[in-house]
Amino acid sequence: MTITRRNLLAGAGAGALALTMGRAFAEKAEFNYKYANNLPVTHPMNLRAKEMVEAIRTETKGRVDIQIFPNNQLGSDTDMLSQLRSGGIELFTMSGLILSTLVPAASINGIGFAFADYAAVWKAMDGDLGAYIRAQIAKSNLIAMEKIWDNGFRQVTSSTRPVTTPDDLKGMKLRVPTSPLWTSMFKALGAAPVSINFAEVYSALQTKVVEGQENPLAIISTAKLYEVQKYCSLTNHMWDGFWFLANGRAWERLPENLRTIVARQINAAGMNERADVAALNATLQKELADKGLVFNKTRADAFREQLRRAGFYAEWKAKYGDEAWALLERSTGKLA
Ligand code: X2X
Repeated sequence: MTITRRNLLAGAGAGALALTMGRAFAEKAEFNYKYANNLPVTHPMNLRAKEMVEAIRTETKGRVDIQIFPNNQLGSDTDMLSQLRSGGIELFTMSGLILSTLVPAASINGIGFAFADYAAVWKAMDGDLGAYIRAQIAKSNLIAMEKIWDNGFRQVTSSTRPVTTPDDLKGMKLRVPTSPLWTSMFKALGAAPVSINFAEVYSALQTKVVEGQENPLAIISTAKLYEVQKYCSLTNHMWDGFWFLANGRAWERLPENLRTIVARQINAAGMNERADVAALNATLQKELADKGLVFNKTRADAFREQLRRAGFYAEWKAKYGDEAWALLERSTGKLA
């Protein structure tokens, strides 16, 4: 491109416009932060985030203004994580399992068939295991708020066949999020996992690029995956949550009194979101069955045994190390 007087002027004009807009925002609030996520606007995460943003605006008397970008509007999880790290966005909720591409310890709560129920999950994640993971996250200059938000226990859906035993997974083309733990686990179970960002899941299922996927009921419902899937097998194969992350520099920029307010409101919204997801868990199976999804139960023992035989637990215990593994087993009982 040759530099002419004309495009030089156009460039200067655009710069001036950006500056003016920046000032206009700055007059409204001292801190304009962007919060991005990968979930539909109807998911409790976004409903509670909306309330949270209003509560923060009110409590900080307009000094902190957060704009929500739901539903992968700013790109895939992979894209949003790099924007968070560079400061292009200040806040982001991400599954610890995907965050593990940056912070390996962050996937540990996703170990297959580890948690028996929510009581065991919150004991670990609001306790020592969560604190350990947040400390690892902090080393990457990201701040994880204290209360992890619930994604849920994940269930396998498919357009081809129900999964009742590990044998039914053999060779199944299954979408998994981009994370070594997911790939490793479904390979150990004999499936053929394909890593795809959530933004592309609906169309990948619709066009039959993959047969199935796995997600909690709240996502199967709000992302309308039931429209392109036939079976839902209640495997409860792992528990997954969303860390509410802040860019470290953006977080430090907030004066301490504002930081306290923002953290308290985010954690409070997270607790409400957990309750919403729990309530949905209780009603969604019937609702989704009415929409045509065919449900079946499974026995965790058979799947756990298959993972054990494949060396899955031993391999991941060695990766996480004894300290992290011991913290996990404090809430799950002996795994390996
Ligand atoms: O990508 C998924 O499946 C999702 C939405 O559950 C996560 O963010 C891990």
